[in-house]
Amino acid sequence: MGNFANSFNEISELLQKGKAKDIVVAVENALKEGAAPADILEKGLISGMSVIGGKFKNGDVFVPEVLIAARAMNHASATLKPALMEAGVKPVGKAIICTVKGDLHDIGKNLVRMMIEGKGVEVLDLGVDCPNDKIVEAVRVSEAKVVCLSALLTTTMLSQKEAIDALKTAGLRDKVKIMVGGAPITQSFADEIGADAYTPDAASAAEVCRAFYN
Ligand code: B1M
Repeated sequence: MGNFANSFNEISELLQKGKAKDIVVAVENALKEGAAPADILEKGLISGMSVIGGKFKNGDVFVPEVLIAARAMNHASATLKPALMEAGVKPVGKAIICTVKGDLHDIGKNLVRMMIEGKGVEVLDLGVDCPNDKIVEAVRVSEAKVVCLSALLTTTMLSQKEAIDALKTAGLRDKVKIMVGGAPITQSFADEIGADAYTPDAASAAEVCRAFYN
């Protein structure tokens, strides 16, 4: 972490406290001081969110605290976005992204979208709790070559399978590459449901997605 350990800790703490305004300033300062955007994301923001995740699981914090941390995360990511983008990349094609049916978690999806955009792929974001027919329709009418499905709950993992099945039924499965991810997802689950790729984090998702356009 070098000299930036204090900045990353501060960002993590501000995220946990849900201080949306202060965290924006802290992210701007870290960028000005020369911290790498990917480190601010991993060692500050994601690390803070995983502390909140642990506390949420143990019953030490509840939904309202998690929501204000999520709001701070969204502000901080928006501040970080321009720095995460690779300068001057021309769009190579389109991808579709959503959080699957029944699932409202969007922080990971938003990060994946941001990193994919940073690789020069245009992203059509279908939002959260996305019905399968919306995915099917988007694949039908768009030129998207990749579909990215995010799921954060063990109960909504199967919605990824249902989305893939819906594309098969519509005769569109082979038109696109399907990527899956989210905390409960594994490579073996991805294989089982017939996805083309699983990646554990936003940075690797962006690499793999970009490679589908080569
Ligand atoms: Co929720 N929640 N939540 N929650 N929540 C979890 C996921 C949970 C693990 C918390 C816990 O108990 N420890 C637990 C799930 C348990 C399980 O299923 N095994 C849980 C639960 C139970 C619930 C509710 C049921 C709680 C309730 O109401 N009683 C409820 C469900 C609502 C619903 O979706 N229907 C719920 C609600 C919420 C909030 C609304 C309060 C809020 C979401 C706010 C929002 O997203 N706007 C929330 C949050 C914030 C969390 C935790 C704390 C943090 C999630 C997060 O944003 N992480 C989470 C605990 C945890 O994960 N430790 C938890 C940071 C984010 C950057 O990581 O999303 O994992 P993540 O994304 C990563 C990778 O997974 C990957 O890349 C990202 C960055 O590297 N990735 C992909 C994600 N998508 C990808 C797609 C790809 C590739 C990689 O390719 C396509």
